[in-house]
Amino acid sequence: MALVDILVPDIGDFDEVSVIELMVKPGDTVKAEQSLITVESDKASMEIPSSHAGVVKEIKVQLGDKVKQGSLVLTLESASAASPAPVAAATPAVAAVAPVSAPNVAAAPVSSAQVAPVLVAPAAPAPAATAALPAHEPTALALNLPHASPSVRKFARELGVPLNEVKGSGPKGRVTLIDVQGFTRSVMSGAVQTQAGAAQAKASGGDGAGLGLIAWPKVDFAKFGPTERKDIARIKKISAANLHRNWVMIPHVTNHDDADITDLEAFRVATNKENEKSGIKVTMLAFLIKACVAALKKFPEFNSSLDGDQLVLKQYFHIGFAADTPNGLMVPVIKDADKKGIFQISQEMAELAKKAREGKLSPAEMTGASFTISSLGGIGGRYFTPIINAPEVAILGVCKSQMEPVWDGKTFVPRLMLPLSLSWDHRVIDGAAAARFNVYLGQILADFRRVLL
Ligand code: CAO
Repeated sequence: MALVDILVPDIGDFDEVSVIELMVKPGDTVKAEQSLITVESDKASMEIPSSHAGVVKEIKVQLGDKVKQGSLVLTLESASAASPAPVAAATPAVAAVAPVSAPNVAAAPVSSAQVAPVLVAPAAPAPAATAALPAHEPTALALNLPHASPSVRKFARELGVPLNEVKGSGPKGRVTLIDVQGFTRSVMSGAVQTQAGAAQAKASGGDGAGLGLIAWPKVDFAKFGPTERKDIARIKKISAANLHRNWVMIPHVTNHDDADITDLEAFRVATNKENEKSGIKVTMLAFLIKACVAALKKFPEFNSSLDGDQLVLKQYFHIGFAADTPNGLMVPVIKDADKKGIFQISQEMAELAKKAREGKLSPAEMTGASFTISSLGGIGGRYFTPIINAPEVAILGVCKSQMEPVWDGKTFVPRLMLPLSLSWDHRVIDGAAAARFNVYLGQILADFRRVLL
């Protein structure tokens, strides 16, 4: 047995290349010509083979190191030190990644957000130039290394795909670029989990690991008393995913205020009495929609969406309203609320709320909102913190109005006060603007003639 230095052979035109993969570790038994490390230039990647058979003693390079012809890769304890395998000094195998193929991406049966990582994927395996280094047949079983070309390894590394978890469809189970693409799609669509992802999810009870939080408490509830398990309704699952994303991604702030709606409520009741025969019941929410339209016109950034570095200011006023249904929360939208009167809005709202409860809303009736109102007024409560309905930037929460003693400067008078809770996206809106929006909204609700000013 003798110690042998394994050096980088002739790598052709490249002066220096980076070490991007260590394929063996100390103690591993390697065969002559087995790949030891992968190196990469800005144009190609290639595997450096061993000139001898033996046992790896010490690895002399680290990931990211720059190496060139003659650099020491590792030391090997070898019985055949005197007769090294003939390592061909030659040009490296070129492993350029093929260009992006949009049609290929469009064919993926997942959402646009899900295919994002696939956008960099080539449509088909890149034709690798003939390898001039010794022909390499990876010893996948012996070293648990996947059987794949340098270009596939490079591609998988760029996507963070654990290659040893990808099932190869090529000859002798070789992993192809298409296999890596397919694996990526499956992971993104949730059909497959990587081992690391599964371990993380297991450790965290399925939540919080990605945020670096401590694990979700795992409790055997049955230890404390009888329990029952129920499947969560499909709509609830969809809205939960949206609410979770919006809560985590939007820096929410909520301003609470009260509006004096004593006169407005008297007007609403009188209007309903006068129009009893029409069959249309005017609700406070219809007035709130109109009042919000006026406030959105005065403070246009509340009627906007973020798009990268730009703010999209909408010139339409489509107001969503949260509706409580047996299947979960739905948000129908009153389109062009600025062009509609209180009767029309009340009638449309009643129809949309009915459809929502019957599960008959069309996608068109639930999309395009530029601002949302969530009213719990018919139920109760004082204030709450509504979650913004992305990509909108603000939402108004409304609770139950009640008579309160209000100081008029001389004495306390009974006034009907409506609690307002405005959540806003702090990336777009400042606290002062939010306070002004609420004050203005309160002023309009107290006296709608202000809209005319
Ligand atoms: N203060 C006091 N009373 C109010 C009120 C308020 N702010 N808002 C409504 N009311 C009263 C109404 O006047 C009505 O009283 P009458 O029956 O005596 O006339 C009663 O409460 C019921 O109103 P409503 O709820 O049927 O009508 P609405 O227009 O206020 O609301 C709708 C319609 C669809 C928004 C509502 O039915 C609903 O689903 N609300 C729940 C929304 C929700 O779940 N939000 C939470 C989202 S976050 O999870």
